Amino acid sequence: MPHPKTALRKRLFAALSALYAREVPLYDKLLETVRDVNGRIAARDPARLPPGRSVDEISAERHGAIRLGKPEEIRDMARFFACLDMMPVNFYNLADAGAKSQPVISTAFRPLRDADHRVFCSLLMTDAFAPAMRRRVDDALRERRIFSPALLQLIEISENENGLTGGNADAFVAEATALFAWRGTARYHGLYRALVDARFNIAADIACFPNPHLNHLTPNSLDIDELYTEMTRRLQGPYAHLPHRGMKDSIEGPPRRAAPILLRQTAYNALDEAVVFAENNGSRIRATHRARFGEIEQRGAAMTPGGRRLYDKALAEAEATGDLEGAFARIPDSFDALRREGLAYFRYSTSSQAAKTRIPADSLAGALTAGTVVIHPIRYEDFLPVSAAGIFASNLGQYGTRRESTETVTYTKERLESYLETNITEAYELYAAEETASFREIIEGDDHTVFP
Ligand code: OOG
Ligand code: NI
Repeated sequence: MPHPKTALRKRLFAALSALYAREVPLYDKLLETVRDVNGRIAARDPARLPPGRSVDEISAERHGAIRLGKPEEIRDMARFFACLDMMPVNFYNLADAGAKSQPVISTAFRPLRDADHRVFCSLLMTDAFAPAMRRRVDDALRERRIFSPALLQLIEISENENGLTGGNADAFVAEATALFAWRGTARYHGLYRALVDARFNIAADIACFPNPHLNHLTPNSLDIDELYTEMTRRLQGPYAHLPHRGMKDSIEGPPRRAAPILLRQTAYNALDEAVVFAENNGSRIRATHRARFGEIEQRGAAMTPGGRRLYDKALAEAEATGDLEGAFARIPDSFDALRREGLAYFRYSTSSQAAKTRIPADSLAGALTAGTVVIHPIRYEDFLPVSAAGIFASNLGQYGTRRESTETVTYTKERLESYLETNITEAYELYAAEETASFREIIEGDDHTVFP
């Protein structure tokens, strides 16, 4: 039996997915295409599935994204996600992500082990605005309460009882679904216009809405290029009658490779959705807002700090030269080479019953060549700041924002941790621990450092 928190997480993400499919017609079709393409790939090449996962499980994985407006919201959000055994991992400073920077700092909530679902969670930094605008945004957010009293009570029960079951679990799913739903209502139309005119669409999407609507809920794909091609084909054929604005024309992250690394992402573009602004003077203003889009992702190998430095360098070079493939040519394109050079994390295992005895560390190279020890890349479960900034930018139709405030502020992980009132885990530590544990199973003695 899974832990009640794990069961609740799986249940909530299935419910959110069903909600999204009802609200966004194309989403249902995207999920259908994801399942078809993942099934086709796994049938052709079963090694593409992460060990122990089925096509159904992989196709049911989601990552969502939400945006918050003030510190106490992210504090309670951390408590909320803890009910699902999802913890804050990694700090992403999107205010410092190159040309497409946005005035937010972020983390992602996910299980520390066997990650299946994740939520990328951003907090608006209103100190990026000039004082007058900052005051208006802070005023709009001050009275906002995104958590209902009932949900706060359920969170407390979960904290006291280490999880929710029965009627409490049912109520949590209903409350949590309402927390992230698109409600079609907004406030402060004047502020909304002012923020959009000042090119702070991100702040408008947060401060003028009553709750943090999910702005995407991304399914996991075993091959993003094959999925992209199939989705594009279906949008011209069987799905042509559905309202859509086509697919984004590029894929964020590394180029296609024989040995996939990190994370590749793209999306179909956001639709205009009807929204009614209920103004303080009693008037109602009908408008549209571009909020929700359909992202897709493919996850590759997690990289070590050294591998990540190479990735960041290649990305910067690609941005300067426009030649993505050329810039990435320097990162070895086989898992074997990535392992030998200490650039990615791997799980080690023995390939047959005969090899169940542990081997001396100095015969590892021979065992790998002979195939008695096999490696499997550890999947990257996190996000990439430059890609995330690109996703914000294309979704908001706005490529980067500049600071208006004259004070210089540097955003740190410690600052976000103080808002969260809990520590942010470094993903590297999780990957390294997983690698070391697998290594320990097959190697004799006490020296379990894979890379000196
Ligand atoms: C979050 C964008 C980041 C990703 O996949 O990198 C993200 C947002 O648009 O709020 O979800
Ligand atoms: Ni995303």
